[in-house]
Amino acid sequence: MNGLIAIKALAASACVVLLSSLLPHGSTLAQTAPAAIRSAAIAPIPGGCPRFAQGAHVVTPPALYSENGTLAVSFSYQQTVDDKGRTLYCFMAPDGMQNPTLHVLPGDKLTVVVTNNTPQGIKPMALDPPNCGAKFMNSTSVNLHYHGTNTAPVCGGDEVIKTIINSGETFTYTLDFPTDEPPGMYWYHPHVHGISEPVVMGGATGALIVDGIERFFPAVQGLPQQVLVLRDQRQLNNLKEGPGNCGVDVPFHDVTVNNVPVNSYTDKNNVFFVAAKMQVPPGQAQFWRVANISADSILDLSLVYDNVPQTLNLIAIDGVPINSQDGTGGTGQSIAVNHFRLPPASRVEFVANMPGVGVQKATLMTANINTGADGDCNPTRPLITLDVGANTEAKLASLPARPISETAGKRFAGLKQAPVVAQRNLYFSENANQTEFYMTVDGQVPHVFNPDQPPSITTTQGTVEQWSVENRSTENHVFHIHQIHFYVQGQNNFGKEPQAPGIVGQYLDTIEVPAWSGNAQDPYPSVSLLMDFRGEVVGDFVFHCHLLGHEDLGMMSIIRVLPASGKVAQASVSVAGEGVGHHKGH
Ligand SMILES: [Cu+2]
Repeated sequence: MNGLIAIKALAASACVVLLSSLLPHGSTLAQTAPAAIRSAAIAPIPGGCPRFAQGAHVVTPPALYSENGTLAVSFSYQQTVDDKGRTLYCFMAPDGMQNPTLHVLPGDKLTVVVTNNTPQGIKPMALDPPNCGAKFMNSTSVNLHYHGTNTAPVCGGDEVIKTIINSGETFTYTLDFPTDEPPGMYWYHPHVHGISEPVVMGGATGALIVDGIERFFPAVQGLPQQVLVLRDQRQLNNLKEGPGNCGVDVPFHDVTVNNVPVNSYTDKNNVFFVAAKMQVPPGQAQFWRVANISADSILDLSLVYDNVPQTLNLIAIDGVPINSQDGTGGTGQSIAVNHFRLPPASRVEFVANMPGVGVQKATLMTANINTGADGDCNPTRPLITLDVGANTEAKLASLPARPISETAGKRFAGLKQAPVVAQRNLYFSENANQTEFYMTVDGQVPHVFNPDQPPSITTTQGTVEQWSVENRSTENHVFHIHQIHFYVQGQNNFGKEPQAPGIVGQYLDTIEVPAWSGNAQDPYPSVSLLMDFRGEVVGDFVFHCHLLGHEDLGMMSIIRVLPASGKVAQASVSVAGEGVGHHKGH
């Protein structure tokens, strides 16, 4: 379980941060001036963060495409309050687009200018230098993480440990996508420790797509492209949540589909849900690109037509095309599954056939997750009701061809053959009353995250490591590491829990580790992963639980990747807008 007590946690951790500033330790962040606040402020957009009504038809999010190697975006980060008193957050572009899908190509430059137009925050906490942006964080600070991208963790790039943009401040991100970035679906979201959960639930998130996936799967070119972003939010009706393995019961959070809420209700005997709607041409093959960008909701998706789960032909997981990294230069081979487990922050892309005219009932479902004795209720519930109509209301755009080079998209090629230079065991655990959550390297003392702490792992660029990530608590956790992907070797000691289909042998950035039974004779469930530090990434970045309530309560840690050449890490650091030290891929 976890509560929406992030602000409390922020306040409680303040003294920890200040005390820790007395401890000597290094950092690879910029020692020079923090990323410049040089761009003009982006004005707030009136009527920002709009939401659809319950039961509405799903509309594809607005999209922006790079041209000539560049995509430049301006964001007003702002908030509003809905009629149920929930605070909504969003990134609004000056033309009124909310959380647009950002399309780039491998090798492109993405520039994001963001102004924090939320109210002045409370509970300021100083951060140790080197800083990036503001020198203190508070309850309305923001920054941006470009989840899954293999970009650099530098100030003005994909750095989240020290990057702080406070109310009234403007910050410029300049991200250089490696030329070997796999084409697929990624996403962006704020990543200020202690307040990630409320702003992600509030909706300040969007999809980021590296185009060119048709190079690995020519069959998807020209297919109708269905971009679905699944978020969660505080329940409409504040019902009492069901237990950790709840079947059909009241969820921890309601889910939304492209900002159409799927609300939970109860009557005398039942829990029921009002799904979003989608009209589809009968029998049409569609390319679905689905991101679970919720804060805490684990999903298990299936397309069910008249009680029969349909075949989903997996094209990509976490932005990496299926079977695309084997180095043969051939095209990927899809994997057929009939459901797919999608923990928060994960993405899945698949081709599926829409229901034929004879189908009575067609639904995108999520199935109950057994999250363990202390876990959240993630019930079986419908997300989208598909209506077969010859005349679809809004015709889906087809996947456009965006050619990428023969070498693009092979960032992780050869990983499973590479020599392993280190083996590490990590584990998730919690304190007894679940107020502190830990992400620990075995042998070290469990502690909650604070942004001024030294790294718990130091490794060297160019290496491959084998990590086992265990769950020693009685609820599920979701492992994510920034900047790189890992090769999934195995899912171990899951007991009666089914293994997630389709992921062993693939390259993920986010993976679920189910709850431990709590019985001393049972081994801890774990996943075994090959960690790929062979790329351009050096510096400090984080690994953590992507159930954001857990991350906000401490379940995060820092890794430092030293440059292979032995030159000092600072050499790789750059300041936004100066174009120094940005690394291109191979
Ligand atoms: Cu967790």
